[in-house]
Amino acid sequence: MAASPKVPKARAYSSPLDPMDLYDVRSLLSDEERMVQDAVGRLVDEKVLPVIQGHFENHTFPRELVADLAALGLLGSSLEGYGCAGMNAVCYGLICQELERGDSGVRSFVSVQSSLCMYPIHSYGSEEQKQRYLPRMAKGELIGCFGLTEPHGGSDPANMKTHAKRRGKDWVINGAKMWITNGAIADLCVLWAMTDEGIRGFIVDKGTAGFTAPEIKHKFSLRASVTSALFFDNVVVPEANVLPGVVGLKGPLSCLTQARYGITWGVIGAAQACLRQLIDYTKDRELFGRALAANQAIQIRLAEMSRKITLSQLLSLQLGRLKDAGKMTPAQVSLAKWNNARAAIEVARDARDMLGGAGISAEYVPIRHMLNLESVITYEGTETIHQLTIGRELTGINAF
Ligand code: TGC
Ligand code: FAD
Repeated sequence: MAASPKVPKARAYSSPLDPMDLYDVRSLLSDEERMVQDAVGRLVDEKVLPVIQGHFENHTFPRELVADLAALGLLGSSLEGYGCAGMNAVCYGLICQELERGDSGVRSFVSVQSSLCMYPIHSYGSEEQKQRYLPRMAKGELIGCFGLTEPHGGSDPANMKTHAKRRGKDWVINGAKMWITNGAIADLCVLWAMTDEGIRGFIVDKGTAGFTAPEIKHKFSLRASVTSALFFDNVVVPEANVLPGVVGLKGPLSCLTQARYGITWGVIGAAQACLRQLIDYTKDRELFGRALAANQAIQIRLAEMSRKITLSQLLSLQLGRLKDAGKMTPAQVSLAKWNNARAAIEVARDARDMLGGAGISAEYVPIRHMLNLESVITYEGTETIHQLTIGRELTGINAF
């Protein structure tokens, strides 16, 4: 039998670059920012990664992590006072990136608590509301949810049906919200409802008569996060529970701007987790007499992933610097949310493919991130919403 031709040995190359940070974005961070990233990274390695696969498979939220998140100052981290850490926007971004390297569900929890619940109370709440809720929310003693999306269509919240009517000194709320993160475990809901004056924000405490928050089951995405419907059946809240500082759609949209900014960073972490595992896997796996990673076709796909991650990192860092300088605009956030979520889902899908059959197992991270990112690319404004936002910015024509 003729001997098969020998496959040439791949030439070794020693890289000076960090595969997760090819442009050394870390060198552009301050000492404080690096410290925050390292501390959250350790929390993710030590506390999130060991439990997250189990929670994802069991469709449970890792509630045991809330105290750890709070102890590091990650709840309401950008807010000043009221027991909050007062960190800058880049720190908040890095927090989201590290947490989502663990799982989008954990980052979602922090996004909702910080950007969607604590931010509106801090920005638009009365002093009494701030004192009542913020210190306990920063400690993780109270969990919030944010009710904007409705069953008939979340992309157009201006058309909301949930309404609140004045009755003496109280308000009576009727309606329903859908797809609400943290709903069933929340102690309070920051609810947006239509009134005769326009859209207003209400704080509805858990246990208020007529308010229910059943969990949505059977999700194939964000399984380590609680998602719920919210029902309001003649719910009575006092005037003291209305956010006095804002009327109109800009109230909830300004909260979304904060959360979307964090998501632009978060999804980078999910993509990095996929790439890191894939590099190890393709170097170890031998097919056709050589490491899978020694094939040009595989290297091109890994390089594509790295390109997408690097562009996302630079986009988010500049966005963060603009935010810290008070110059960030909603359209800039839309571009980064669109780009980075799209990049991350493409990385996760391709990573799943390159793992072959192993890629369908939750013992490897890509399929979990891939499934999670299906929610992330949808929530906080779908890709289409962000594309149309940029189209409007470029043309001055509102196509919504
Ligand atoms: P439009 O006329 O554009 O704006 C109405 C008013 O709002 C102001 N505004 C903003 N303010 C702050 N931040 C923003 N991003 C803003 N965008 C607009 C605007 O200046 C105006 O103010 P004023 O004073 O003139 O009244 O409103 P529109 O009805 O045309 O809608 C625009 C559109 C489509 C972009 C908006 O409706 C939209 O963003 N839709 C998508 C809805 C969405 O993203 N929902 C997310 C729900 S929360 C969620 O998904 C949480 S997931 C959390 C997790 O688990 O991580
Ligand atoms: P729709 O608005 O019905 O959109 C359906 C499709 O139509 C989309 O593809 C959309 O891009 C497209 N579309 C819409 N308008 C146009 C147009 N003009 N032109 C072309 N195409 C268009 N919401 C909250 O309020 N709070 C939360 O905490 C929260 N958490 C969530 C958690 C999860 C896991 C998920 C999946 C969602 C969550 N959401 C939350 C809801 C989320 O924000 C909405 O799902 C999202 O805004 C889209 O709304 P929708 O699902 O009703 O889709």
